Amino acid sequence: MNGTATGLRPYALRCDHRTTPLGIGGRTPFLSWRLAADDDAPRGTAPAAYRVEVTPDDDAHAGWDTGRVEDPEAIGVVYAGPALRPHTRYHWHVTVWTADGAEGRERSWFETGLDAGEWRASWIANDWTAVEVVDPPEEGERALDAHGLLPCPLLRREFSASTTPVRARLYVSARGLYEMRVNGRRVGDGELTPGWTDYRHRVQYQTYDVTALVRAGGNVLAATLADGWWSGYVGFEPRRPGAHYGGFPQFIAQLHLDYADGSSQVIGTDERWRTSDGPIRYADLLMGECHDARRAAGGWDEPGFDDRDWPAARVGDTDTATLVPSVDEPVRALAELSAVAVTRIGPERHIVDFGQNFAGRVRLTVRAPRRGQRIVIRHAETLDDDGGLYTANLRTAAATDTLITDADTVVFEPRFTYHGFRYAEVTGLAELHPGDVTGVVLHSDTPRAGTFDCADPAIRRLHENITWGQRSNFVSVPTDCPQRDERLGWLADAQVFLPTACLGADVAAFFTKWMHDVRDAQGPDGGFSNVAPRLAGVADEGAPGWGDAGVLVPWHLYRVYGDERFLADSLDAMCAWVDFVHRHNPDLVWRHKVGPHFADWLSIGRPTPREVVATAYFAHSAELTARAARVLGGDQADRAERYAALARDVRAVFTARFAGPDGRIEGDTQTAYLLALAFDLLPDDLASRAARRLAALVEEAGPGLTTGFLGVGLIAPVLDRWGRADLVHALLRRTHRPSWLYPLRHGATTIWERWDGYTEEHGFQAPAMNSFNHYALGSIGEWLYQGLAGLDQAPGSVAYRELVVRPRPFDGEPCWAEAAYDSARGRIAVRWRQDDDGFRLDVTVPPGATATVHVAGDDHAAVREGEHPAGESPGVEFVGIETAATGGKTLVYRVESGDYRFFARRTG
Ligand code: RAM
Repeated sequence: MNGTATGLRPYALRCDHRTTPLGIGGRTPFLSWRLAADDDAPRGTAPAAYRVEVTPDDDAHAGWDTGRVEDPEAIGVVYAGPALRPHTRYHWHVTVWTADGAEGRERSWFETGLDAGEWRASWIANDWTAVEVVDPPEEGERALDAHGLLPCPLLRREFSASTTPVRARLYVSARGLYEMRVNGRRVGDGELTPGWTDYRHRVQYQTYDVTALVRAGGNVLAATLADGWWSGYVGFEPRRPGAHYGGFPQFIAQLHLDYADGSSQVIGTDERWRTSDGPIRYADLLMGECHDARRAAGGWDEPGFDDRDWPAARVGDTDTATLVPSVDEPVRALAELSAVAVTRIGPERHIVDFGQNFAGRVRLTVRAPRRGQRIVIRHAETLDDDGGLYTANLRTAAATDTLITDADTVVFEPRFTYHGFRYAEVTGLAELHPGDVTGVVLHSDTPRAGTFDCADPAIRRLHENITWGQRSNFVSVPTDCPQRDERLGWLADAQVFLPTACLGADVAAFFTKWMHDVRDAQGPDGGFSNVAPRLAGVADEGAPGWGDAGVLVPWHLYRVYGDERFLADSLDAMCAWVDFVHRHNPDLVWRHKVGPHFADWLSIGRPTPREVVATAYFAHSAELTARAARVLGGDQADRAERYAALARDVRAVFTARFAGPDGRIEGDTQTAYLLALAFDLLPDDLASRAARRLAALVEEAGPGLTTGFLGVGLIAPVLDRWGRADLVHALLRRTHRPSWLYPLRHGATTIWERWDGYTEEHGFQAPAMNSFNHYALGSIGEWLYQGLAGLDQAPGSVAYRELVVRPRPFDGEPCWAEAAYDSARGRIAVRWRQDDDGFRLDVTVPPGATATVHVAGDDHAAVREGEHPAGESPGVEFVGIETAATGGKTLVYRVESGDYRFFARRTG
């Protein structure tokens, strides 16, 4: 059979985990696809072979053709053709065949960026000697006097194009932030570009297709710059601007024009650019932005503007060695929130409630302003008892935007700052209508991957809060929190939340970029840091569980996305980290080189002994490093053995040193057991005793939890694995403190940093560390999908090749849950419902995957699948009955790809 009928359709074609990226850097991109079955394809329709063909736009050069490759497991292929040429578009096709020859085909493209040696441009900047430092603060602005911030420079360069180009590409970056315009039109829709990296090692540049913007004759390139992470306030106890990277923003750009006659023209940043300060008097990520509309230079970004008074840009260095193409998608304005309430709290003072804590900014429309009217917007996550903003927990982040109006109606939205907030206070307007304000939600563009829902509205809201925590904190780097003077890429936070993050959104490109940051932050001695990008003075030496993210993150990304490059790119760094820990702790108990040793950060009650936490992570990192080397195989085989042996030895030491014959672990805390069990550190007999002790501790506590950042993500999977899903349900549905649902009683719309961020007895926790938007404790999100809904992959499976569908129904009638997930292989969906009639379970298994499906019940004869008794249904095989430790029984079936509808009638 030939053609496309009853076969498979490749879709979601990606290059390096991005859709049609412009300006990729690597010369061996990963080209991947997902599969969907045609509507009439029979169950079990699976891929047998694929072919990828890559052709350059310019047919003068050779392409690449894999030919037909018999590989039923493939979800992508690493390009291995002739060397890719720079700034060239490549079209690619993937064809997938089923075993009986049906064929599906889809196409996409990618484009390469500049070769490092092709940069002709110089870094340019404003002439800062001519610019005065910003005026002192006025009413409503907090702490601005100490800022020493400079106005945002404008840069422009006119040029002439002989005719309309057939192709125009603009390569742009900044040490700082930039917004680029061509002939008055904004270029791209990225925000806070070029994003945050350790600029000493790596500055990402973005590539734009500006063909439609460049015209024959006069044109202008125009940029606005801001301090951003480069020269603005960064981190806690923020140092004065310039403390980390540089003192003022700088800019680099190169425009490539190709004409129909084969000629081309290149325009880069140089002394021919002119500069001025503009209406943005300052812009800082933490402090806020001040826009003086009276200073707007109308038409400055269009051709013909008279810039004779503008001095020439100052030309800095020509060091382009740190410039690398972006590997992630930028931050974008991805949603808008309307005001749910506007309350007048004083003359010319209103509080706006957006109904949701988020990261972003306010867009404000001011009708009929007076010239020189000053409008100040302050931001906060919550209100104090008097209905005013509660800003103490922002620490030194002023989070204040100011607009000084001209005489025209103005729509104001700051460009180079963002805040973490739900409430905004607007001062300076006699009236404010809900329609005048919009909450603009900003985050790194990570397409949504999973959806989850269930019968319990509180758990549904918990899941929403987790999702908002992810959105608010994936802003160029995975940050701990978006509101206070911190916003750092803390490694443990990212590591514990990663499994949840991967279910919520497609974060493959986002974490590809962050793993560069993590490796850039690794010391020459092999030590990972606590935050990436690394910041001088911020607890450099990686603590146990923090530094280990450098190992755990790539391993998990590989398992989810099936791209071995996650491992290949990190293996040396992983080995160096494990060697570092080993070198300093030759007796295999990790006591030395523990950095600030945060242990099980923010746990409750008795702390977990530090050596227990550390040594558990040592064993786990050694084990995962061994597995990574084993996956890569070839000349990594020796490493695989070496680290596997080390992991065995550390496990043995852990058991000998910390575990008693009764399975008790030193410290006897929930997290001590969780680490030992999650990381498989104990021999089987001790493990089952330890699991019983863990369950007892959870029961004694209420049932309740005492876990901090490191333990919290493990408690549900571990209890469940040891047959105690009942306890997970109890923890999950508990509403008093500490619990996941407790914050909902206080109106939480995001995950709090602490279990007791606000209490009835004491009010707010100490403001020095009390974020209401920290995702770490939201790592329960993983279990909502994998446990409650029952959508998971088997322990050894990669990229969801072998699914395990095992819902964990809770008590209560009716009860149901559902989850869907766009996996690297295709769409997976699970939906179950338990009521008086019985148990229903709908499952979608993507092409090329198989699933083990658990149907609640113990009577195979009472189960139907679709129209048939389950035993006679095509593609369904009965495996047997499984009994959980707590006695619950499930009927186990194996199924191939396709849609299934199981129904187990209630018997007895
Ligand atoms: C806090 C951060 C972060 C945590 C570290 C140890 O300041 O917010 O969440 O990882 O400390």
